Amino acid sequence: MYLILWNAGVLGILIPQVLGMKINYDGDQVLKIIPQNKDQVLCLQNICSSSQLDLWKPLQPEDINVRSVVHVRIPSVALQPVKEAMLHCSLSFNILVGNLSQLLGSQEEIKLRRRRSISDYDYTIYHPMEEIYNWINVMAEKHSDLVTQHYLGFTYESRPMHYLKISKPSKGPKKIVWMDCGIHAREWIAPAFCQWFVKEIVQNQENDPRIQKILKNIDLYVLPVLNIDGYIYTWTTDRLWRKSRSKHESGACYGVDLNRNFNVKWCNFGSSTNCTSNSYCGASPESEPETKAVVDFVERTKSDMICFLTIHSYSQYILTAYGYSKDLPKSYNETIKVAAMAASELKKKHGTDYQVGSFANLLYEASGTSQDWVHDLGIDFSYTIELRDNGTYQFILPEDQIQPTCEETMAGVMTIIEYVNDKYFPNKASTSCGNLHLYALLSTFLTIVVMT
Ligand code: 0X9
Ligand code: ZN
Ligand code: ZN
Repeated sequence: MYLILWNAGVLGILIPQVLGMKINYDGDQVLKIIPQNKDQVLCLQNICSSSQLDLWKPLQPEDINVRSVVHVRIPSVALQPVKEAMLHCSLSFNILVGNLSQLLGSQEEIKLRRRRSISDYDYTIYHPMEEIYNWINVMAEKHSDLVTQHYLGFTYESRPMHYLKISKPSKGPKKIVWMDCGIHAREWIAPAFCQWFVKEIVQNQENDPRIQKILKNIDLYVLPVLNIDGYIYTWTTDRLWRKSRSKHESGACYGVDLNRNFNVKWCNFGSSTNCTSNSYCGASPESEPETKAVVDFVERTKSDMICFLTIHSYSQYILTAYGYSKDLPKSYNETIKVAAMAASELKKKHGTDYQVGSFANLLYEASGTSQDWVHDLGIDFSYTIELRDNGTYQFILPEDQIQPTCEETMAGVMTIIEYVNDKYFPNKASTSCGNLHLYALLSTFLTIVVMT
């Protein structure tokens, strides 16, 4: 017994499994429901709130609407009564996941098999936090000419948050593009993308003229995992955890939805004052150290920041301000045009369809999000990107989709970054601009020739 525990301690992540503490979701199902009328909406809202079901889409029962898709996890013990209750109001449903523990279990097997066989850093598997910490170190050491590691702040459980700065030396003043991943713990594909992004930039900067053009003007700041405590918790204890891990009401509940904790229409629509809720906004704006760390950084750099990207899953959306209101900001026409360009470049890779729009208009209202807070600071190009998929695997996106997801997301993200680069550094834009000048000169010359 002693030996097993000691081993488990060394391996860290194995402790809960050894002691049987990991939530296994045995027999739980994920259902898809599309209520067809107001009565069915009310009925479904009742079922969800009275049986405290785990809503995945939308997050709160009040955001369920006629003819919009609902995804909900039903614990095995509640399956029978919930399905009966739905039949009573003639709600039909599809079973998206028949047995959640099987789906989760099959992925753990793959993980163990793959990890043993590959010694190099593998960007096509999900990595536990200690491997990501190590990867951050290695990137900064191996590519010290281009990549540096910086401290952003501490998490609630006192873990350091590090971001990577990708920067080429330059004489002129530079702008900043920020990208964070993993503000929601269970959205594992997000941190995988941040790592992929850094790898791609580092690998291709020597040959890719677009990357070279961008790096002349812009420093890229990447925070691979924002909600580190939550991310670790999804590996050790509860794969479907969303929030941070701060303690509330003397241990009655844990965690704040960090994407509801920013100081913008804080705790209005789409967030909850109840600390057991998955959209709990916290005791006060910026109450969480993770939020504060991001806020302090953005406050410090806002005069140079021209683009803020925050990566989530799932649903395949590129979202712009606002989440807190259905009103559209002045910048909307331009930011949505760029989002549409990005979605179309993204689709060219693997045919994946993305929707673009303001979140409040596309789905439900959400207040206190980082995207809106940053936007209202004056950084127009502030986007929330919701990666794959569209409901087949939800948060449990299989590892064989990491590569295609990252490839297409890279195309979308680079489109946005290139656009802001060309907008803020117009005279340094590509050579096609030079051709344009030549063309203009030529046509003036021709006009003169014709006139004389
Ligand atoms: O609800 C959220 O925080 C995000 N969706 S998720 O399913 N990943 O949790 C979306 C936030 C969108 N926010 C704004 N448009 N402001
Ligand atoms: Zn290098
Ligand atoms: Zn999210």
